[in-house]
This record gives sequence, C-alpha cells and structure tokens, in this order.
Amino acid sequence: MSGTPVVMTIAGSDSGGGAGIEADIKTFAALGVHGSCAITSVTAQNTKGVLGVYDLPLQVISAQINAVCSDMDVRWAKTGMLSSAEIIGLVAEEVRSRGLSLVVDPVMAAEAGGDLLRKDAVTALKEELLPFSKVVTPNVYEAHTLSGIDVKDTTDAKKAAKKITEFGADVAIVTGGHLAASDIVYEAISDKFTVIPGKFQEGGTHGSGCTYAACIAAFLSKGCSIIEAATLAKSFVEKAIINSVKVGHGVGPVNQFGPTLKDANRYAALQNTILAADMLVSCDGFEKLVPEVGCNIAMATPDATLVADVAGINGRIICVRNKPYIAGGVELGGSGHVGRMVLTAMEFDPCVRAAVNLSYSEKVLLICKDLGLSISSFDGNDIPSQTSMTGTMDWGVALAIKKFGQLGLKKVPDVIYDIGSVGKEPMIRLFGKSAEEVAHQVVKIVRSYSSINGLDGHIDV
Ligand code: PXL
Repeated sequence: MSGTPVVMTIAGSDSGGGAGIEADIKTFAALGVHGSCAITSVTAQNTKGVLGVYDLPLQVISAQINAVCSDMDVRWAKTGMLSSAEIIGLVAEEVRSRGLSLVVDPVMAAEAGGDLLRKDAVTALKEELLPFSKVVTPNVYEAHTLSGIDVKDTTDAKKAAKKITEFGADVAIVTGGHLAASDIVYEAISDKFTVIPGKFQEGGTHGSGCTYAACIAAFLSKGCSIIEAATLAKSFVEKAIINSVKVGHGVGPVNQFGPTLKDANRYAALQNTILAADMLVSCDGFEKLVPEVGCNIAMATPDATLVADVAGINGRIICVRNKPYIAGGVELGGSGHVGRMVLTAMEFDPCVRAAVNLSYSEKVLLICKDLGLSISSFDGNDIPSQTSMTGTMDWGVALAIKKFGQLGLKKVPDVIYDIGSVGKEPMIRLFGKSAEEVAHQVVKIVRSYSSINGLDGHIDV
C-alpha cells in the first residue's frame, strides 16, 4: 500500500470542466492525493450557465462508491452537487455505513446561475447529511439558506457558522469570497472561532467553492489540523483564481495547476540554461567567440513578460587565460541584457525563448550562413538617443526583427548582428527555442570555426 491518501468526491459533473467532479479531481491531483469519484448528476454546462441537469439512478451512484471503497483505502470524502433528497439520503447512508470522514460543500447553485439543489432537498441536506459530516463549507448564500441568518458581515457569518453546526457538523466554515474575503471557521467542540484573512482576487471564480472544499478534504486526509487546512485551502483557491483560464464567455474557471505549471516552467528554463552554459564552456574553441564584455545565455518561461521570468547567468561567461568560465550562477532575472532581448523576440514569436551573445566576426557570420541560419542586422548608430531602449539594444533587435519580417520569412531570424557603435562592441546574437538549442548551434559554429583556417580576414556576407 502506498502512503498516498485516497480521497473520494461524490458530486456532479460540469461539462465545462470548471466546477464539480472535474474541479475536485484536478484539486486532488495538484495536492498529491489520489482522487476517486462517484458522479451523482451530469450537468450540461458551460461558463455561462447550466443548460441541463441529469441525475444518475441511485444504484449507479452507490455502485461507484462501492467499487472504489471495496478496493481502495478511502478515509476522507467530500460531497458537492447532490441535487435531490433521494440522492442526499443515499449518500448519507453510504458515508455513515462506511465510516467515511466527510466534508460537505452544500452546493445550491452554479457560479454563472442555475439551480443545482432542489428547494425541497434543503431539509434533507440539513437533517440527513450534516449529522454525518466533519466539516461543512457554505458560502454566504448557502449559509443564509442553512441557518436563516442573512450574512452581511463577519458577525453574521459567525452566528450562521455556529447555527449550522447545530445540525451535527463538527466544523462550519463560512467562506467569504462573496463578502469581506475572510473565511470564518467555527469549531463546535471547543466553541472556537478563527478568522482566516484573505484578499479579494481578480479572476474567474467558476469552481472556486468546489476547489475549496476539495482542498479541505485533501489537507485533512494528509493529517493537517482544520485551521492548517483552512489556511492552506484559502491560499490555494486565491492562486487558482489569479491563474484562472480565459475560456468561454461567462465566468472563467479557476486553474488549480497554474502555480504548479509556472514553477515547472521556471525549473525547466533554469535547468535548460544551466545545461546550455555547461555545453558552451566545455566546448573546445568556444573561447574565441566570447565577447570582451562577456557572454550570456538566457531562456524564458513560456508566458514570460518580465526579465524576472527569464533564466540567465547572474554574471557572465568570461575568459581567463583563454579558457571560458561561468562567473556567476544561473538565476531567474540573471541576465538583464540578454533577458530583455529574449522578451523582445518573444513579442514577435512566442516560440523563440532563448538567446546567446557572441563576439562579432565576419567569419562567424559566414559560418552561420553556411549552416543555413537566417540573418538580420541593425546599425547601432541608428538607435534614437531618446528611446527608452537605448543601451539595452532591444530597440536594435526589434528593428532587425521587423526588417527580417518584411522579407516574409519566419518571424524572428536565427542571428542578429550589429557592427558596433561608439563605446559599443560589435555583437552577434543567436536566437532559438531553448537555451540548449542555441548552445548546440554555437557548438556547430565553433567546430566549423576550428576546421576553417585562414579565414580571419574580411568576408562579405
Ligand atoms: O460550484 C458549485 C458546483 C458544483 N457542482 C457542479 C457545478 C457547480 C457549479 O457550477 O456545476 C456540478
């Protein structure tokens, strides 16, 4: 048996992929617990609302619960959409007889509108399911329906939370996303209130309630205390809202994997740049291509907009006694200069995410041409003195890309050079999809460079 907790969601499916079972399973996966499910209803739904609700027969719901629980060690479950009193009764009995620890999300309506709980089922929810629940997570509207208290502020939320636990839940959490953004946790056993502060976040919220309750179940299954779980769940949902996906024309779905993917992309860019820098310094002959000002190599994350999103050497590759060394570490934001060049190239073609700068020579340009690389250039003397890009060469890079684009070829050339200007060393820059790809090109150039003798003179390119 692995140590991975198995958590079960008993809920409705949202065909739009934003809420319900779909949100729960994504949340479980993002938190490293195994998600299993029993689907109670299938909704035909998109970001604009619910177009249809189709309840599954009771025996289909219990068959799913039985299949999972007879095989896996399920200790924690969460419920979402349970649309009728019959479904609620069945789920309550399954949870009770199996001794599952339960988090109840008392789902009543979809974010974009549409009833998901029949009015006549509220009593069943209160009287049949809440007595078997450990935690219940109403939003302010659901808290009003369950407690009869109109929740307008924190004091109301506290009163409502306490009242709701009278149905039998150990803990009620009134989530504040629709109100002051703070969540109120009430623990009935110790008669204790805890306010979990939060900030209102801009972004799509479709699936935020489901994601929150799934987080609570996942963190509790991992052994967190309820306050730890509530704190971590709040922060997880806030990030999922910030990273919400811009799909559809209604309320955008939260993105449980946004932060994970961002971290993975940063890690990939850093690893790729480290590998590329090592390839360069271990390539015999590379020293001939290191500019006076030093060389840098950089790679951006796919959604980079700032230098801080671009991995580069915080320092340079420099030559000491004709041997290249990486002087500095590879970091995000490590190279302002090459980092900005990469961001400029990405504005024209988001697939071009890496660059390196090399010392200028006509011999290198000729080799680039021989290797079939596309080439463009700019004249450093043409850079207007007023431009905010002066000194960074971004302006020149953008100009060279625009010039190249006019030829109707691909958007960003493989090579951009300039022959220098007052106080500026001439430079060759290589662009590519990854730092590794760019370093491979440099290695090819170095090999050709070493095999061609006597070409250090002037060559027309
Ligand atoms: O967020 C509540 C919810 C729960 N379950 C299903 C849903 C929604 C909201 O859209 O569609 C299936």
